[in-house]
Amino acid sequence: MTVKTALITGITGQDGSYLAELLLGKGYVVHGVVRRASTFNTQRVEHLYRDPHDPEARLFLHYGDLTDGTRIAGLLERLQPDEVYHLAAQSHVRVSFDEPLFTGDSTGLGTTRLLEAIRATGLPCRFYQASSSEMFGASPPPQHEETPFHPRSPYGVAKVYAYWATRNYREAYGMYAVNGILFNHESPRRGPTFVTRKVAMAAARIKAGLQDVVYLGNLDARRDWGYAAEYVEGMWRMLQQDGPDDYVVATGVSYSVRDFVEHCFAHVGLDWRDHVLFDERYLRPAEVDDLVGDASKAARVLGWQPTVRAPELARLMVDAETAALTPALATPVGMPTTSPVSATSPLLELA
Ligand code: NAP
Ligand code: F7E
Repeated sequence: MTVKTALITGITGQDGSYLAELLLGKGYVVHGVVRRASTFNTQRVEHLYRDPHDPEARLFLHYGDLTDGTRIAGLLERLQPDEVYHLAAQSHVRVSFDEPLFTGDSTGLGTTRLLEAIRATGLPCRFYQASSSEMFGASPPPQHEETPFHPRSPYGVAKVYAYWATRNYREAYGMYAVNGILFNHESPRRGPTFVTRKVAMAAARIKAGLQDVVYLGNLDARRDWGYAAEYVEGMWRMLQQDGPDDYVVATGVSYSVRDFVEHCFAHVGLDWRDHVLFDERYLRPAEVDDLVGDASKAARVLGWQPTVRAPELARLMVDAETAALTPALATPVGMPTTSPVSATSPLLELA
């Protein structure tokens, strides 16, 4: 049987790590693009990595940045992947208001750089674009593949551009290029400044006596939160069809941020109202109020269905934080903790 090769941009992110796990489990050779940083940013895939000199190694990492189209084209030409999963992006909505131009360049134009490199090299590969429910923005729920886009942030605007670039390359050049329109999906590997992970960390740390309060912004926003480990299966299925198409991936149920907070704190026996304070720095200039995805097309065509919904997600995320804290409490000061980002890092206050 021929071994398939996949290229994942954003392999160091939440989804990239779960997707790499999934593809390696299916026998793929996986190449991941990693951007250079002054500190290591590969914690999420270290458990999958083997020395490249090992003949059994099937995961390979390469430096590259979405803003550098020449490098992306060179990698594609050299690696000749069968499938490209384009997950890399400046993915934080709040930060996109601070850095709208960088977000447009990486999250928006970055997609065109990849598509154009595939077209120019004539590579017959399949292409997955990580589109987002943020594109729907102010369009009322439930949202599905035909719902009009009304983005509410520079991030959402950049994702709409990338969505249409993907469709345009499909229609203009006959490429197998798909948009997975994924609603919020979370996990213990979620970045610590997204609200679910921030709250799960806080609940575990407050329970352990390591902090007293957590500052949050808008508690009224409603999101359709699913489990990232299940959502990457949807991505893979989209590239295994007879032809390219676009699909919504969601649970079909929304909860407010307040609901999610309540589930996390109740799980450790605390009343959230004793520990949550408001800070306006976490508000956005424009908010997305209510997202509820209709994933019936993904169920019908891909046979994809979620099993984990927000209350269970909250519990599994708090449990993971609690487990990670136990050895951390015994770790000598200055030694690395088991958490990918130190819970006291000043970076947590930036978004
Ligand atoms: P994430 O954890 O923030 O990961 C983003 C990845 O992109 C990281 O590997 C990051 O590298 C990389 N990256 C950022 N800027 C880059 C650049 N200029 N060049 C190269 N790599 C760059 O995001 P995620 O939650 O896994 O989401 C994956 C994709 O799905 C993103 O495109 C996101 O916008 C989209 N999406 C996410 C959700 C969700 O709920 N999670 C929903 C819909 C769509 P570093 O590790 O070095 O930062
Ligand atoms: O915010 C509210 C905030 O940053 C969720 C990305 O993966 O999903 C994600 O974008 C809600 C918002 O995710 C805080 O105002 C309250 O209403 O966790 P979030 P997001 O903006 O929905 C979409 C689908 C993506 O594509 C994105 O890449 O929570 N909120 N207080 C807060 N949010 C944060 N971050 N921090 C707070 O303190």
